[in-house]
Amino acid sequence: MATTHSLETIRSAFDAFFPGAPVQRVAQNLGGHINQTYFVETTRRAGGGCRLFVLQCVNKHVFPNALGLMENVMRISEHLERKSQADPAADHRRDHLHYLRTADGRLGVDTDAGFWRLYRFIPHAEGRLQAETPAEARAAAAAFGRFQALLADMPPPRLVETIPHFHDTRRRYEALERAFIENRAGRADEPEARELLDGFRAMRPLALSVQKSFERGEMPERITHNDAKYSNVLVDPDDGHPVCVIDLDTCMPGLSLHDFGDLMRSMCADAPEDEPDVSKIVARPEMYEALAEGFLSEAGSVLTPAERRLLPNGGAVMTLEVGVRFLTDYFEGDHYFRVAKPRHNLVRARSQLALARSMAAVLPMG
Ligand code: GN1
Ligand code: MG
Repeated sequence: MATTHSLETIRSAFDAFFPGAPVQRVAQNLGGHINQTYFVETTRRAGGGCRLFVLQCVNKHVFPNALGLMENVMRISEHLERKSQADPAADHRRDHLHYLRTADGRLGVDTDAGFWRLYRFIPHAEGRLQAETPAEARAAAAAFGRFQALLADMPPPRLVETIPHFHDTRRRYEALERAFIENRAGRADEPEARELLDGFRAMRPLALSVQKSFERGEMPERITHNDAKYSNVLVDPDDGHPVCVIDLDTCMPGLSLHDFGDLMRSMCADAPEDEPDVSKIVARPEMYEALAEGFLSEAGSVLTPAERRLLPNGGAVMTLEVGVRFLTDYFEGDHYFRVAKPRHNLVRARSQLALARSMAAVLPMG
C-alpha cells in the first residue's frame, strides 16, 4: 500500500524512538482527517515487550503549538500510567494510551512535515460510531467520568491551553453577533439564518449558566477531554465494554460539564449532528439518565454540588455553543468546519438549536 509519507521518512521517525529496531511492516490508517497515522510492526520486541506501535505525524497547520500539545498528552499519558500501575485490578496493557519518548528523551520528532509521536498499539479494541442503547451510553459516560477523576490530582503546572478560549461560551456568542454584523458571506439577510440567530439569542441565559456558575466560584477548573463522544472510547469487540479513552489532542483545562455536555450532545437524541428534519431531533430522557448515572458512578466523588445540579444544563450549553459556532461559520463563509453541501452549517446550527430546545423542554435544568 502506498503511504502518504515515504517509507524512508516513516522508518527514520520510528528510529528516533527505537534506534536500530528492525521494522517488519508499515501500514497506514486512513481514518482521521487531521493527523497521518501509521501502524509500525517490528520483527522482535522493541519497547515494553511490544512489537506493534502507532506512529503519528501531527498536523502543524491545525496544531501550530504541537510541542505544547505533546507536553499535555505526555503528562496525561504518564499520569495515567502511574495510576494504572498502582491499581492491581487495572488492565494495564489496554486502559490508557501509552505514549513513548524518543531514545534521547524528547516528546517526538519535530520536522517540517509535522511532529512525529509514538504510542503502543492497543490490542483487541475498536472504535464505534454510535451508542445504540442506554447501557452503552452509561458505560461510555463512566469511561469519560473515570478519565476525569483519574486526572483530578494531576500535579501542577496547569496544562497548556492548546486552543485558547475554546469553551468561552460568552465569547462564542460575541463572535456570532460580530459575524452577523460583518456579514462577510452576504447571508445575514436570509430569513432562516435570522430566525436561528433569534433562537440562539433567546437561549443565551441557559447557554451561559455553566460559565456563570464557574465565575461565581461554584466549580473548579479541571482537566477535560474536550471531544467526549462515543467514537473516542475504544471498546472490546467481544462485549462492547469500554477499554480506553483516546484522542487526547484537545485535552486541556476546562470544566467537567463541558465533557458531560459533549456526551449528551452526541448521544441524547437519535439523530446525526446535521439532521435536516428537526422533527426527528428529540432529547431522550432515558439516555440522559443513563449518561448521568454512568458519569457520576466514576466522577461523582470529585464533583461539587453545582456541577451535579447543572448536569442537564451541560448538555444544553454544549449544544448551544457548537450551534452558535456553526451559525457563525455560516455567516463567515464556512471556513472553519468542513462542509459537504451548501448551507451545511446552517442545517447543523438548526439541528443544534432544536436539540437544545428539546433538552430544555424534557430535562430538569438547574
Ligand atoms: C470539531 O473535528 P471534530 O469533529 O473532532 C470541533 C468540536 C465540535 C465538533 C462538531 C477542535 O470536532 O469542538 O464539537 O467539530 N473541534 C474543534 O462536530 O474545533
Ligand atoms: Mg477530535
